[in-house]
Amino acid sequence: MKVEQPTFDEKILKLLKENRGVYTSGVEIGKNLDLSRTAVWKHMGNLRKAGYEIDAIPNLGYRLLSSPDLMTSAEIESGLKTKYIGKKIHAFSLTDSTNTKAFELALHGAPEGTVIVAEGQRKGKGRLGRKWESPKGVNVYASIVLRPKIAPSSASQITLLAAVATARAIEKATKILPDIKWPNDLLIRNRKVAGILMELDSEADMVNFIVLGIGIDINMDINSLPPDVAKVATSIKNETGRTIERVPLVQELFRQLEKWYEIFKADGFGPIITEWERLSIMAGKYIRVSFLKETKEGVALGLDTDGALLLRLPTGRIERVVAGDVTMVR
Ligand code: BT5
Repeated sequence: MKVEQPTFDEKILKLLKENRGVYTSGVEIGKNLDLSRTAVWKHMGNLRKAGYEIDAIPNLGYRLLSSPDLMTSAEIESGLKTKYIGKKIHAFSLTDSTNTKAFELALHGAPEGTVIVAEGQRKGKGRLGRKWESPKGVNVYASIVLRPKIAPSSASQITLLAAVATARAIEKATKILPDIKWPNDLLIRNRKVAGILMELDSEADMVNFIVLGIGIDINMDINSLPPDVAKVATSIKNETGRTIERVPLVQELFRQLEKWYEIFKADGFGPIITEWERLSIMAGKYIRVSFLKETKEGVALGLDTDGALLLRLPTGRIERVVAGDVTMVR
């Protein structure tokens, strides 16, 4: 599979970022990248057009003053505080689905922690063939390749882990702590602000890899959505009235994911359950769970040790639910 190489614009940007605060001469940049001074000057023009503020002083060189909030690998890598999640980032301006791309890369051996991000998706996916609205330039669409040594039956635990990490990342970056709804929703005032789509490739008893897809609605205008989605969705901007920078949020997302994934690998699923229950709004609520053609109602009690939802049916019987969509009844 073809993976895009960094362009000269990206290479120059990386150099400017490494030398933040000081001037780097055009000659030096040219030597480094085997480009003429005129070519360097042309690429600086491209970067300025993309929104970078670059100071240029004759005989001194170029200096980066500010960066736009773009989901490029250079922007995300700069200042990213992780050991492996996001160490390899493939960034697209528009793609079908970051999950589909990540899956292809993982099949070709992409290492754990490889990330795909996009400014927009043409075919953003939800669960069960549903659509994820993915307007360009306003939200986060990210997919992460993980290779945990677990059985396929435990893979849904990674979805719950991701919900915890995403909620904590949103809290850190925006000061709003979303509620978690089983299995894969993050809500603010009962409206969906983020969703998770976990896909896996496995043998009968061992996971080969997991693609963890996370969509977070950040600066999206709710009125731009189809009416049926606008009814159930929100964005951070819709809640706060403020435009939020996406790059620091996605960096925090990768940091939280790595933190909780490390905890999961070292201590198992127990600590994730504890944190999940702290963040979830469900315990004690009367809910309806639908899966394919079946619907059940009852009181949500919490998580079972493996991540299944425990539901007390009106008959008093306690049932384990492993998949489905939850509606809060009261
Ligand atoms: C999800 O599915 O919530 C999983 C969403 C995962 C999206 C990420 S983005 C990066 C990666 N690449 C992908 O292609 N996907 C992942 P589900 O629980 O089935 O919810 C889907 C439902 O959420 C839809 O039927 C709509 O009602 C609603 N919805 C659609 N777009 C939305 C949006 N942008 N914000 C909030 N709700 C939305």
